[in-house]
Amino acid sequence: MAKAKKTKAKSKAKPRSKARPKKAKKLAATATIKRAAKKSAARAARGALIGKAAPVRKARPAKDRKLVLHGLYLSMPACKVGLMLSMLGAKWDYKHVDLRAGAHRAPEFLAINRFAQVPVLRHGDECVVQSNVILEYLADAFGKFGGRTPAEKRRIAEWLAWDFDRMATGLGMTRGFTQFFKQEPPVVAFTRQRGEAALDMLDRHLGASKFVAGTEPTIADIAIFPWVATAEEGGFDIARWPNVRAWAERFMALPGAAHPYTIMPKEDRAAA
Ligand SMILES: N[C@@H](CCC(=O)N[C@@H](CS)C(=O)NCC(=O)O)C(=O)O
Repeated sequence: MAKAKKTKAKSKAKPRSKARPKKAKKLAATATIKRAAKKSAARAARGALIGKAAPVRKARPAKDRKLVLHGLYLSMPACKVGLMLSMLGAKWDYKHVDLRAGAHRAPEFLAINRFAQVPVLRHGDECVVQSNVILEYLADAFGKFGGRTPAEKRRIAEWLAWDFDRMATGLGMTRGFTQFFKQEPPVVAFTRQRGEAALDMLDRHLGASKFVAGTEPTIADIAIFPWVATAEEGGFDIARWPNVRAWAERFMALPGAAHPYTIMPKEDRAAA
C-alpha cells in the first residue's frame, strides 16, 4: 500500500515539474526584481531621511580629459573637428580610419559609431559622433565658439543645419564625385549647381557680416570653412565669390586656424 502511494505521488509530481519550469523561472525573476526595487527604494528613503544624497562624481575639467579624434584627413566632416581642436589649443590623439579598407565597418568601430562614418570624438568617457554635433559638444565643453546668448546659439544652430543641407551636399558631394567616386555628368551638374547657389547665398551674407554668425568667429565658421578650403578640388573657383574669399582669409588668420590638410595627421598620432 505504502509503495502504491509513493508511486502515485511520484506520478503526480512529474508532470507538474515538467510543465512549470518556464513559468516558475519567470515568477522567480519577477520576485527578484520586485525585491531589488523594494530594497533600493528603502535605501533611497533612508538616504533622504538622514539627508544623504547619492554621491555625485565631479567631472574633471574638459581640458583634463583625454581627446581622441577618429578620422580621415580627406574627410571634411573629420577635418571640421580637427580644426576645432586646433583652434581650442587642445591636445588630442588621432586614430586614422582607413575607409577604403572598410575599417569603419569593423565591429570595434561600429561599437563607437553606429552610423559607420568618420568622425568620432572620444572625450574621457564620452563618445560623440556627427561632425556638427561634435562641434556643439566641444563648444559647450570648452566654453568657446558656441555663442553667448540663447539667440546667438540659435543663430549658430541655423547655420549648422544649413551647412549640412547645402555645403555638404553642394560643395562636399561635388568634390567627392570629382575626386573619389565618379558619377554621371547630370549628377555632378546637379550638385555643382547646388554648391554654386550655396556660395552665392554665403557671399551675399558675408558682404555684411564679418563672420558667419556675427562679429565673432564661431563653430558656424569652423563647420563651413573646410568645404570652402577644398572647393577647388570640386572645380569651384572661389575668386567668383569675393566676400567668401575675404572671409576665408580672415578666418585663416585666427589662432589655430589652417588649411584642413595642414591640421589633420595622415596616420595615428599621440598628443605631444
Ligand atoms: N553627417 C556625418 C557625415 C560623415 C561622413 O559622411 N563621413 C564619410 C567620410 S566624409 C564616411 O565616413 N563615409 C563612410 C561611409 O559612409 O560609408 C558627419 O557630419 O559626421
